[in-house]
Amino acid sequence: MLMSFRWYGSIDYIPLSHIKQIPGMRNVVSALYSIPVGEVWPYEDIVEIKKQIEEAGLLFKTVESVNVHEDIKLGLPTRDRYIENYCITLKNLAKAGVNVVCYNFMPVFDWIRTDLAKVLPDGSTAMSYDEKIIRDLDPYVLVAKMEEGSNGFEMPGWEKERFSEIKRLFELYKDIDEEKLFANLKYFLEGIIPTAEECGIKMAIHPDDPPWSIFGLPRIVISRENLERIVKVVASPCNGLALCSGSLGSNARNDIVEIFRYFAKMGKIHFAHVRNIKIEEPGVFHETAHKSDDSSLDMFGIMKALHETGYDGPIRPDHGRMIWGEQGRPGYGLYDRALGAVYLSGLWDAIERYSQEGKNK
Ligand code: DNO
Repeated sequence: MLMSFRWYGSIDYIPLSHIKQIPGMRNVVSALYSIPVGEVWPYEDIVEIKKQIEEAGLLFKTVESVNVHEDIKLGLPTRDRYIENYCITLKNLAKAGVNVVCYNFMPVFDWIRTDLAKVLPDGSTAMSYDEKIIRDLDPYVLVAKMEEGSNGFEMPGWEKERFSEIKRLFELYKDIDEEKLFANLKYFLEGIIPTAEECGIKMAIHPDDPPWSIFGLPRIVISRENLERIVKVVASPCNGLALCSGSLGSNARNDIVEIFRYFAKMGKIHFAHVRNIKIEEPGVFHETAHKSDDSSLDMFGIMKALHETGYDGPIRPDHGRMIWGEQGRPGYGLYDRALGAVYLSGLWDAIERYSQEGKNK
């Protein structure tokens, strides 16, 4: 496996030199954050970020994310132009040596939390989600609150300038149910997978976070059944998953170890996000340390499932808590994610050693 760490490019306050100092760290997961969704990522810009990463002694094999333009998710006639652009971006990435590209298919919002800094008993803070708050919140009120800049909501990708667009999108999505969204995903995959095959890129769809509908918007990447439908709808070794334990696992009905084992065996995991959460009650959860004795997910079970199936793709720790006074991007500080990476590497080493010894007996 390729231990990896997400880095937000030169705007990230965490320098690559610090990432390099994390024991066992080999690969950086990044993106061209300044290119508007739907536009082509120029080859020269990709090479520039690759150069920085390689100069720090790390690899740049994984991109998270090449985001999918809303017109594609909505199935608008303009989608073909964006699919064409997506294919050019894939070619440019492949030419620069990237071989895994993550994306998601969540309407309007990426992952969402209701509190960015819930205080945990040990004094650290972590992001949390409470369905009761979302349920009672009119999305338009939410947007207004965000415009005031006075709320605790994290809505990645929604810079202030784009708030008015949210209103327009809500209107457009009124006609889109799960089946239509699925058909639009199929159309997108049929458009990009031949290019991915041609240039050797493994596409990795990320589960919806949380894995259920919010604000009445459809969400489909939410369960084992749906994941299976997605990987089969376009049969190709390049059509696979960015399996994220914390996203899918916040619905207790998703048996995470079983899901990892199932898709790893099928060779459908192209990227693994391994992190822990604590489900307080259905629809209410908070993020925890990766190693966390009272949390809800079995990190050992997940790593073992990946190891047993010979997984050799990228794995990264995900959302960390804020610890030791670190101030930074919620979920994306250095310290707790570094601890997470080392814990996951430790599990991997032990599983590897144990299985070798078993074979030698
Ligand atoms: C959250 C991340 C997601 C992920 C995208 C993939 O921290 O795992 O934002 O990058 O959903 O497209």
